[in-house]
Amino acid sequence: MVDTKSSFRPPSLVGTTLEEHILLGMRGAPGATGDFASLLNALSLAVRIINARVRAAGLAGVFGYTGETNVHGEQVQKLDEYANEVLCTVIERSGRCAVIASEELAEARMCNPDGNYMVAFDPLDGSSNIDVNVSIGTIFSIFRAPEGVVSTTSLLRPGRELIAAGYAVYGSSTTIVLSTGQGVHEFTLDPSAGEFFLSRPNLRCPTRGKTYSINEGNFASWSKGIQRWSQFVKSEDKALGLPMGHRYVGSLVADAHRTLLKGGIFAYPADRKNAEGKLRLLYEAQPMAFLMEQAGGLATDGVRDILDIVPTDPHAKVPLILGSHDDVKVYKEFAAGSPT
Ligand code: P6P
Repeated sequence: MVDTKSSFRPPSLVGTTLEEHILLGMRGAPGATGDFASLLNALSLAVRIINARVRAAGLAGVFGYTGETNVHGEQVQKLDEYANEVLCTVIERSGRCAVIASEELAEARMCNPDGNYMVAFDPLDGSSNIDVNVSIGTIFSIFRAPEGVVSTTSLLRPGRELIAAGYAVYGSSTTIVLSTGQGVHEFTLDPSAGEFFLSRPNLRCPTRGKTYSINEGNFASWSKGIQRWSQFVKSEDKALGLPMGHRYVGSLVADAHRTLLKGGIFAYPADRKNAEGKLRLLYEAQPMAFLMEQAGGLATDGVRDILDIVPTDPHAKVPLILGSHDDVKVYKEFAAGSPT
C-alpha cells in the first residue's frame, strides 16, 4: 500500500505529465489530429536526451569545442552540435514538421513536405557557460505551416502567428516552460521516472520586480538613453523601490526564466558592437516574447513589440528587452530619451 500521507509522494500520484497536459489542451481544439501533441512530445523527448548528455558532459568528454565555427563565426561547442543533431533528428522523425530553423544551421531546412508545422530552435542557449556548470537551455517555437506551397522562407513570420513556444532550463533541476496560447506552465523532470510533471501552472510575470538583468560591461557602448536608464535603476529612491538588484547569468534562458517568475527586467540592447543587438529574433526573442506576453509581461526591441517584428532572415538579430509590464515601460521611456 503506497503511503500517500508522507511529505513526499511519487509524482505519478500527484502530477499531470506534460503529455497529459498537452492532450487535455487538445480536448478544446476542434478537429485536433494529434499532430501538434506528437510534435510537442517529440520536443520533450529531445530535451530529455540533451539533458542526459548535459548532466554527464564532464564525464562524457563533451566539454569544449568541435574546432568548427558556425554561421555566426562562433566556435561550436561539442554540446551545441550534439543538441542540434538530436533536435533535427527527433523533429524530422516526428513527421509533423515541414520546415526547421536552428542557430546551428546556416539555412532553414525543409523536413516533411506534408508536415503541418514549422519549428525554430536554439539547441543549446548559453553554451559559453557549459564548461563552468552554469544553467543553459533549449529554446523553441512553433508556427503552423501555411496552406499550399511551403518553403524555407515560410518561417519568416511575425511572432504574433506563433501557436506555441517554450524553453528548457538545464539547471539545478530540468524544467520545461511551455505555452500553447492558453497561459504559461512549468513542468519539472523527475529523473527517476524520466517524465516531465506539471510543477507550476499558469505562471504570471509580476507587474513590477526588484531586479534588472543586463551586461553592465557594455555600458560604454550603449546609447545615452540606455546609460541613463542604467544609472536610474541603480539610484536611491525608496518611493520608487530603487535601487533594483542586479542579476546577470549570461544565459538568456536562465535570465529570462528568473524574470518571468520573479518579475523585473532583462535587457540586451543594441550597442556600438552590435548595432542590431546580439540576440536572434526568430529562435530567441520571438519565443521568449510569446511566453512573456502570455504571462502578462512585455517584450520589446525598445520601440516595437517583439511579436510584431518580421525576421528578414533566420538569423536576424534584434535588441531584446523583456519582463514586468511597469519595468519595461520605464525602460522604453529612457530609450526614447523622455524619462519621466
Ligand atoms: P554576453 C549566450 O551566449 C547568449 O547568446 C545568451 O544566452 C545570453 O543572454 C547572451 O548571449 C549573453 O551575451 O555578451 O553578455 O556574454
